[in-house]
Amino acid sequence: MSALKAVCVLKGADNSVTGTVHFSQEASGSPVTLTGEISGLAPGQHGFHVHQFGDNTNGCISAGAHFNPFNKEHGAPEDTDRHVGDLGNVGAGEDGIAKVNITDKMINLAGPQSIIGRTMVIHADIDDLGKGGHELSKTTGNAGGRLACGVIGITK
Ligand SMILES: [Cu+2]
Ligand SMILES: [Zn+2]
Repeated sequence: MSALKAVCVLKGADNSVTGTVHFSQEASGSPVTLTGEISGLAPGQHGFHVHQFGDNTNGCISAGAHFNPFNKEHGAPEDTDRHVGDLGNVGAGEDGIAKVNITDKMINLAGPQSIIGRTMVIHADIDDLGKGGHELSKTTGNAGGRLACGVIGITK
């Protein structure tokens, strides 16, 4: 069987932040590799998550909360107690470009907990990975506003 593949084109409300992320997985249950680039960012770390809904009706806010089918608290990608959608942070350089290079063991491109049809969001601020002590740490990582987003779709 060939690998499962998906793609997400991220756009913000004013088009200043844009990006493309490619997803690849050998088979459902094996690790998913994300590669790509997001540009137009402030230098530094930005929270990066799969959100619940593939709905961008009113912009990125319509995507709802972090994808969390197992009712866990927000956490770091390496935590077992985390939302499925918690992919941590991506770092932008002085040029405002973040290179995405993530391998994750919890997200899936097939099966009942597939992320296909859900939304990727890049945030204004750093995700504290649940450890910041802020009232939002255990739900959103206090990662701030939604700069850009896109629905994850099937590709060849
Ligand atoms: Cu998010
Ligand atoms: Zn989360």
